[in-house]
Amino acid sequence: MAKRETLFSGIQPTNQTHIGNYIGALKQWVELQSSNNCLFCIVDLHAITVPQNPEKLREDIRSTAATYLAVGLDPKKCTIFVQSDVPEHAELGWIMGTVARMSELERMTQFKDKAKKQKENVSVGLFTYPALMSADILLYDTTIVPVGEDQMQHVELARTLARRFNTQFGETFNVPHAVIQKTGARIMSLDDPKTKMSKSGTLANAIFLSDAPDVITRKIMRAVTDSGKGISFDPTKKPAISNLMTIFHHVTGDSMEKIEQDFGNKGYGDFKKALAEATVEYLTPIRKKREMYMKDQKELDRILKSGAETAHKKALKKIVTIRKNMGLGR
Ligand code: ATP
Ligand code: LTN
Repeated sequence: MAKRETLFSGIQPTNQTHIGNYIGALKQWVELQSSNNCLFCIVDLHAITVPQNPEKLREDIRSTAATYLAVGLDPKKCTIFVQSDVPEHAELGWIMGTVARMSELERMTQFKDKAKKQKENVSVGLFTYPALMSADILLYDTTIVPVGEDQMQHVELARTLARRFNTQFGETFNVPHAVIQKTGARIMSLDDPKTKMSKSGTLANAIFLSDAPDVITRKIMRAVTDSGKGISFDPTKKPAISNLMTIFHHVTGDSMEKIEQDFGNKGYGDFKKALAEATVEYLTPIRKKREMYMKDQKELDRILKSGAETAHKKALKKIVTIRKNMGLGR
């Protein structure tokens, strides 16, 4: 039997989750939850590194929790919780900020992208964000971090900080590994296949898990395509079609070869129609379940409270060791 790993991952409660978050992150989590010790977090302290409206943030936290459950995360198998319910994340985030170097954080592409997008009033928190993400991961002796490709650089930093801490203060942290999907680790925008599909992008860039069937169909039918003809998988020469094929692969289970065989001679329109149908069929039960959980706030609250208690117990034990090894406190 394969070794039981400890998994940690999270999604920011900023807007609705999209099919990129699903394929890159959530889908892996669901597959991994039965055979590993898993913690899945709603990282609200990360969300506030860019401006948030308190009412909307509260709603997005609940909505993200409902999405976790709707895609098939089972609170009997994994721990689902909100980051700010476990204060040790913030404490270790501070500590990791003292272990990380300015030059390391300056290299982070997510910071550079988001700072550029925001133009002015960029918060210090946006800059130190990767130190907090390292804390999230290291607090639970995590061995595996299932994420999309855009988070690889952050996980690499967590590895560096774990090693540096261990060298300086004695063996304290496990050095974790990122795992990403073989295909679909970076789903691209529907309206611009050169940029990553993102929660904070245009409405047309993403298929949100909350989108109604007609919205999904419209977005797919209007998605940008490549010049030329033919359905073939070639992310360099045909980035737009390859991206749509990747989504098709994930919602139908068909291999790229089968998709090429079935649609090779057909036009983009026919392929998009089939993709829209398959995506609607795949996402409809998820959307309905999400709506059901959103109506049952009591149950959501019970699950998040119980998740926070489980995570807090583990985090508290770990932080005591960390403080001791660093020489903090009395
Ligand atoms: P934002 O636009 O607010 O930064 P986001 O869409 O990048 O949001 P996150 O909350 O930052 O979403 O990411 C949650 C998880 O989804 C992470 O593991 C991330 O790597 C993954 N992910 C995000 N976008 C994609 C994508 N386009 N393709 C595959 N995985 C993705
Ligand atoms: N930085 C990630 C979200 C995130 C995360 C984590 C992912 C915060 N803490 C710990 C994995 C493990 C993002 O922007 N997607």
